[in-house]
Amino acid sequence: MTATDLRFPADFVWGTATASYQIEGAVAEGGRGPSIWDTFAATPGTIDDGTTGAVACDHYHRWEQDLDLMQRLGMGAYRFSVAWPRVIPVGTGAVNEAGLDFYDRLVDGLLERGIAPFATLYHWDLPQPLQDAGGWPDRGIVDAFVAYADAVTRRLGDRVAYYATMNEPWCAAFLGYALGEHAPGLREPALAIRAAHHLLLAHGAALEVMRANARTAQHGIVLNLNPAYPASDAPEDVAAARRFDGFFNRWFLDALLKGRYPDDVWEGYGANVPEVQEGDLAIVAQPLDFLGVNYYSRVIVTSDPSVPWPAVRGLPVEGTPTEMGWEVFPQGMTEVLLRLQREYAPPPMYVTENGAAYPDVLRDGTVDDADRIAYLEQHVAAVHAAIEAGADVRGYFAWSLLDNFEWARGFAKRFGLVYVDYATQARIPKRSAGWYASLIERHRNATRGAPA
Ligand code: IFM
Repeated sequence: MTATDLRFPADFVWGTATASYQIEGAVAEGGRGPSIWDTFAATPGTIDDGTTGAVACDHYHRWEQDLDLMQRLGMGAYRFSVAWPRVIPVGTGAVNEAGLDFYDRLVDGLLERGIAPFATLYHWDLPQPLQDAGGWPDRGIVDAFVAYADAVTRRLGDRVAYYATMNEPWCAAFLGYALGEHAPGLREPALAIRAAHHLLLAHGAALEVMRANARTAQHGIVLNLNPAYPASDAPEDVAAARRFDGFFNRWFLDALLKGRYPDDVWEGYGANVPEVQEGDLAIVAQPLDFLGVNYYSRVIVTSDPSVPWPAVRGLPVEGTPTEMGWEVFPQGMTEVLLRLQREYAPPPMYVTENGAAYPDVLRDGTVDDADRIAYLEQHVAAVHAAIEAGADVRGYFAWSLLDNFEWARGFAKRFGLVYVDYATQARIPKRSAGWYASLIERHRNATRGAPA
């Protein structure tokens, strides 16, 4: 049986995902202010191919064509993110109505085409002036985020059925403030841990105003979860995997779904623990309507006391990796979803990102991306297995609709179902786009009772 033959619940949502800085371009149009990614990408040596998101897929000007494409592919939903510097150009203060107009049109365009909008408020493009004032490590950012969330949800309201506050807070905090790989490019673990706390606090603090502005919408957050496996049965490796899990997964999950930070991680951080004020964790752990799960791969770790806590080192991946160097490990998807169901009693879950970069070649007007189809097929089947075993998963979003700006990897890594020729901005659906469209179509027919 292939993924195309599997039966999913009748109202299961099928879509694709993107993010503002990765596709929009038009960084100086419509009153948009500068973001930390404009600054970071313009700094020599930060992006593998020396590119920036200044033009990207030019989606800001081509959004109607992109929506038409989604409609032709039969997408039921579209997960996009709103650029904070378009809405509040200097991060705080005056709202830029022209910025909101763009998302207003986008949302109406989706609804006209029968595609459900899933909006993410923060997918890493922080207004630069907020970083100049301290960024996520500074507690003052929480109020700024609440005001921004208020502006967006006030305008878009219930036309957006699903709002996520943050995308992948682990990345925003640790890639940005500890590992120097993402904007703002700092290497200060203590700042990253503070950033992680404030990202969660801002999420929780914004929910009240979001619910007031969009009463019938569902409100949640999106986490990237990375299961950690020990390199051996040796107790040191088993403990290393547990530490990595705490650092990457449980810090966020326990705070959001249990209202506390895990003791082992707290101890591991030692003097770097963030200031947590009374009541903070009750704010962080506000009830969620849904949990977004981004899953790509797993890590295999061994203990390495020579590096800072969590004192682990990743091992080379098994099998042929994707072009990002990530192992193809679909069982991890099933395990993550079932673990969440078992240990966290989560709200309904959506796989909000899953996909793979491969070295696509455009030949005779098409891209024959059999490796991507195989990846998606195995992961869709892994989601199905999790549902069969009791996980409450309501939807799946392929990353990504379009090839786009893959952060520090630039444009060299292509994740899209649709190939983008950056010289002409032509959109060319890859074979995987056709595969995904027929999966959706068969599912739709099957759940309507027509022959599958
Ligand atoms: O491109 C990113 C996306 O912005 C966040 N999740 C992972 C994707 C692939 O690296």
